[in-house]
Amino acid sequence: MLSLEKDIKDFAVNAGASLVGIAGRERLIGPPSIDPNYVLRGAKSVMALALPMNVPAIYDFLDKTSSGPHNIDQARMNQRMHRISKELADYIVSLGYKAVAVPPNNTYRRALDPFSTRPSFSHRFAAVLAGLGTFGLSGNVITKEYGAAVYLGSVVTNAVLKSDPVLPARYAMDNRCRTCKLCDKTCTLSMFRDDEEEHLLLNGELHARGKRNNLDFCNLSCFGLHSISKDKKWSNWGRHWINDYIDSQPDPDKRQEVRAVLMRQGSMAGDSTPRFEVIRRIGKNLWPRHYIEDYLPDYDNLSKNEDEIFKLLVKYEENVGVVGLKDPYVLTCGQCALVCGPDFEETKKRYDLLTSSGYVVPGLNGNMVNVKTLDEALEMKAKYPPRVTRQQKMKDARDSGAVWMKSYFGFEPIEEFKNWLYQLKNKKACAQAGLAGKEASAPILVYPRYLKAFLSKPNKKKP
Ligand code: B12
Repeated sequence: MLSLEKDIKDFAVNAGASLVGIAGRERLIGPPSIDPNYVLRGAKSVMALALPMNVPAIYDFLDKTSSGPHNIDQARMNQRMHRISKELADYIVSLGYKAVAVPPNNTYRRALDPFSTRPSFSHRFAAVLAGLGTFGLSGNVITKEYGAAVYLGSVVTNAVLKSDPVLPARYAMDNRCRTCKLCDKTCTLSMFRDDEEEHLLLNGELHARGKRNNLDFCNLSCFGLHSISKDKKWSNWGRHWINDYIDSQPDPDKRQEVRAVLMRQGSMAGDSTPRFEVIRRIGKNLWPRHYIEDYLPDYDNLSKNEDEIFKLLVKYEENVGVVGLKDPYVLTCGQCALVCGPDFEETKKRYDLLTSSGYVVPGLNGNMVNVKTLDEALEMKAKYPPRVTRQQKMKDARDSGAVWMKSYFGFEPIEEFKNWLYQLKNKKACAQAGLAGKEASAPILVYPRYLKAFLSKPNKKKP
């Protein structure tokens, strides 16, 4: 007889999912963002899904041929994942249960610190508990099949489903990360450490990942605000370099200062609000097929002509309601996941593409140009500085503040309390395992002085 689990999994695979796993209610014990009740009251199980990122598009992104194909892949595949999740949820509903598709991204909860970006439901935690993979050094979930270069999704349901086997908690850390560590070298700001671990208690087991230095480092690099590598030998696709951080890395413990730099640098860019809006709209909303999925070609059918790619990006962004973005290439970073392939050989290949292909910097008309030496890159940056007027900066800062405060500022006391309890449990479990002080640290709720620092410390240093 066909089991419910098999039936649902077959549906997901036929709908297009590459990896599918189930985590039953007994497994879903951990930080608040693994609680499926937050998105569906009475939920008992989660289906975790994964789709691979397009590998040739990753090569083009890393070796600085073009960031267009990967930008297109992200837009298409976030939508594809959302659609598969929605179809799967509808199917489970048709069987007489309740089910909800969790959007792939940007469903942040409200918090006193609106930049905490805690998701309504964590796809990573679900993927680990459903046996799709385990945490790697970068904190990304590493699958055996595709490494970390995957899009994750989840469907929560009140159907009682039998869990799939999980991998040993340290599977990726012990078998891959310990001897690889290349993801750490691809981060322009050392978001995580390669020599120290932190642990998360999930379903009674401690799961290790690289200790996080400061999540705002990730926000700075991921939003294209600091794009030159620590050794100054290459850059990613971001347009901006923080002069103070080129020769020496910031102190991760000076959180207020780092936050101030993030806010200042974000507003100096002049287009942070519409850029984030594009990312948010493709991550959170499911659009009609012809807006993105059917409109944007897959890699094999995509023109190599950059003008064509540019036009496609502008048009799909218009389709989702974001107009007038001069630079429609919104994704500039993510190397920690992109380099991580199914094995070390592939990861090293991708890492070499990234590190041997020099810099991309804005040139004439703002188009990104690939140059080979640091001197050339600095020369270009001096010759073609960003042309952002004071009014544009002020408007962007105002708009950005409004979006973040309106959408993500707030206080959810029950969830904060659950987190407090979870942190105590995690701490205790670490202490019992001889890992005292090695727990994943609780997020700092609010940075009360960051506004003051933002107003008082301009980034004056010249490169
Ligand atoms: C916020 C977010 C970001 C932020 C912050 C990144 C980060 N490291 O957290 C930014 C924009 C910088 C970002 C960057 C990237 N992201 Co991202 N992002 C997310 C998102 C929405 C949530 C991530 C998350 O779990 N954050 C925070 C918490 C929950 O996790 P935590 O810190 O481990 O939890 C601790 C505390 O916060 C606390 N806690 C947990 N839950 C809760 C809840 C409450 C209420 C409280 C008070 C506390 C609390 O307990 C823990 C222990 O202390 C997910 C989508 C999703 N819905 O899951 C995608 C996601 C994680 N991102 C993804 C990817 C691919 C990326 C990038 C590679 C960029 C890219 N090209 O897409 C980089 C990778 C950076 C990295 N090394 O992590 C993928 C991951 C794929 C994978 N293989 O793991 C996801 C799953 C999107 C997707 N659908 O595929 N991301």
